[in-house]
Amino acid sequence: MDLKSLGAGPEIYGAFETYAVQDLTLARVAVAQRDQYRILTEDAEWPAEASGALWYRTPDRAAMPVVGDWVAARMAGDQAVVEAVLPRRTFFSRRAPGRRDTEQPIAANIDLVFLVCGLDGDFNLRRLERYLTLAAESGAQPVVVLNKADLCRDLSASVAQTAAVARDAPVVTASTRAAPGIDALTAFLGPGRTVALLGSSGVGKSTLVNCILGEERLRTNQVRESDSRGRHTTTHRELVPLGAGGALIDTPGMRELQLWAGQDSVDRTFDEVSAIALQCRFRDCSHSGELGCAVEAAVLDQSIGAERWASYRKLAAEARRHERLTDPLAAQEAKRKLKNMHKAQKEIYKRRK
Ligand SMILES: Nc1nc2c(ncn2[C@@H]2O[C@H](COP(=O)(O)OP(=O)(O)OP(=O)(O)O)[C@@H](O)[C@H]2O)c(=O)[nH]1
Ligand SMILES: [Mg+2]
Ligand SMILES: [Zn+2]
Repeated sequence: MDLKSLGAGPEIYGAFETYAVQDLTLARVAVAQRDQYRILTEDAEWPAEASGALWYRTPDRAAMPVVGDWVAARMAGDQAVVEAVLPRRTFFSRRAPGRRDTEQPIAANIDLVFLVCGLDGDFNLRRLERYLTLAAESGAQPVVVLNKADLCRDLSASVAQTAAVARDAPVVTASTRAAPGIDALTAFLGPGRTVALLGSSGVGKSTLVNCILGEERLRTNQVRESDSRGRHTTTHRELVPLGAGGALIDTPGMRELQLWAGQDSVDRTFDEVSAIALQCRFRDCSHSGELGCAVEAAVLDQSIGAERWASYRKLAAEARRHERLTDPLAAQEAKRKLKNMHKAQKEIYKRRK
């Protein structure tokens, strides 16, 4: 495997130097399933496990190897032992499903994410806003892919609707069966570049990967006829190197997509709201009844749409909860500011009287 074409740049080789002198080998994680890995070295693909020392040194499960990670491995016969995970450039994760407050990593060191939507019965812009928020937090660039264009009667309307939500992110259409094909996607691929495909089950992620590869490498399955939902065919994440350089990461469709992201990422996703928020009287306005709130005025005169606003509030509440959990100090500071602001507000009311 040509690691450079897989994305190993100067910063990876730089970070690897201390391990090279320990006779370790640079590798990239292609599959991380439970505690078993498959890693790609310059020569081959190897089964691998984490060393006891790595387990011991790593307090946080999210810091253990995940698909896309660059690692330093000790080669022992036909098995490899991962000794260290190199610093991650980008990191896409979500809150683990269920009630646990833990981070669930999805993929590391990805340059782009294809947020794949199916233009059949399973099209949902509110879900896209969640994906965009997680992408903003990850550091990877989002590209919205409207797949199954062959099933869509009014493609330009769907593109326009999606573009209103995608904001700065490119929106492209694709079909693995008919026009417009997948050229719009391949334009984003190239040597050194890693692209993860994310989206609900059945939108066609694995089919797109097969189509780009030009071979039936990954398993795919028909969607349920009644509601176009997928059957959760892909069960693990996998990095697939591309012949022309670069790599794709296929992922299983996610049922739940809770935020593991802060307010900044919500603000970037809803940039029309954050632009107006600059005109609120208080810099830390929470847009919930404060005096001189420009956002609430914009909601009233409908320059911020009702659905966007409801969605913003929901995600902002989740982001606040996330910040409380992951950074209690910052949360305390935010609370203190809010208190000061309410105090200032009272003063203004008093003076008015
Ligand atoms: N009509 C149409 N069907 C498509 C297109 N792309 C994929 N499909 C079909 O959609 C179904 C689901 O595709 P998959 O690739 O298995 O979906 P997935 O996103 O990988 O689903 P999970 O692995 O469950 O997350 C398959 O029957 C595909 O043939 C397309 O462009 N047009
Ligand atoms: Mg799949
Ligand atoms: Zn406000």
